[in-house]
Amino acid sequence: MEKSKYFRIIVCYIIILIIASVALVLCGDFKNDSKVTINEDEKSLINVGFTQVGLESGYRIANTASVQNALSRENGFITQFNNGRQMQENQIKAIRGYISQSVDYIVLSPITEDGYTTVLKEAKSAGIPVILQDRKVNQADSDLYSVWIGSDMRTEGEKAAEWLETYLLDEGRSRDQINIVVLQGTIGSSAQLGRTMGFDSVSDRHENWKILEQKSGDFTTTKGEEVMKYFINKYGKDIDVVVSQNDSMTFGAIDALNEAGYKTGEDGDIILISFDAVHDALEMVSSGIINVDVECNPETGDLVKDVILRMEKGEEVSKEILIDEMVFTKENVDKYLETRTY
Ligand code: GZL
Repeated sequence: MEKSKYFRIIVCYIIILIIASVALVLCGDFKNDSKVTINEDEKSLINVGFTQVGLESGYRIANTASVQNALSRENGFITQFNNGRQMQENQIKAIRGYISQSVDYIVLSPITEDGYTTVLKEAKSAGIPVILQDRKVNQADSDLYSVWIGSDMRTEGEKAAEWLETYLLDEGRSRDQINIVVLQGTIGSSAQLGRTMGFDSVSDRHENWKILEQKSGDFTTTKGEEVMKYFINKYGKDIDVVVSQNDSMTFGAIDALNEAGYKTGEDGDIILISFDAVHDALEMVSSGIINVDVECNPETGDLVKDVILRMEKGEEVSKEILIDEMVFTKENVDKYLETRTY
């Protein structure tokens, strides 16, 4: 067999090895569920099982870090983490695992409001308090969790629409026909439900506002771009306003709009409204690409920690704890940019 054939075989083996090792690393990365072993001297720590929505956005990464930093060993906790990968069955499986390990508390950010009743009843039967943070479950299940800590998503939606009301007034367009498309978040999540209800409740006051279509981009950049391309093909130049229910989808939408020759923001053809207010989006508010960004504050960790410590002492805690949030426009964003860490 001549040398070149040997060489080709060796190269193939090397390529296979590289692919296999990259895949191994990636799987290791995505499988970032942490399992902890509790040593004898750690029995005094508060044992928490934390199941998170996924890794879909800058908000989510910051929210995970906030909770994990607060529920640290230094603060008296031993915390297991589960990445739900935006699939409810993963979270339900993780919660059942925490129940079987008899953790002291379960912290849950539910992907959608429906579908957790049974597993929350199992946690209650096992005497394990559940603390919701960020998103909610159905009101009907409110007896199945101890506390909810998060944002008022309906108010976030109202804030976005009220900003649009003022903007159109200032621009002398309050009587114009205004065509709106909405990139929604994960359907059935309290973020999508709340922001939609809030925005629609204000929009309904304006007969000259027309919501052409609302479609889910599942809070991700990829799907946000996909949905924006669909809107551009279907409505094109008729679009006056894009409402995007999180910055990750907004980044995808901007790519699609720019690719199609549309400019967004203060000097653009399209008014762009976003939610979350992560650093990269705030930079776009400052540069005029995004008109307004309604904050969704991911820093719930210390509030979760304080609630657990108070429950440990048998103290009463409120059923709902709201986190403060702002609205960012070109007028106020710059002084917050330096301190935005996520
Ligand atoms: C809102 C949160 C949403 C964010 C998105 O509280 O649940 O989920 O707005 C994230 O970035 O995907």
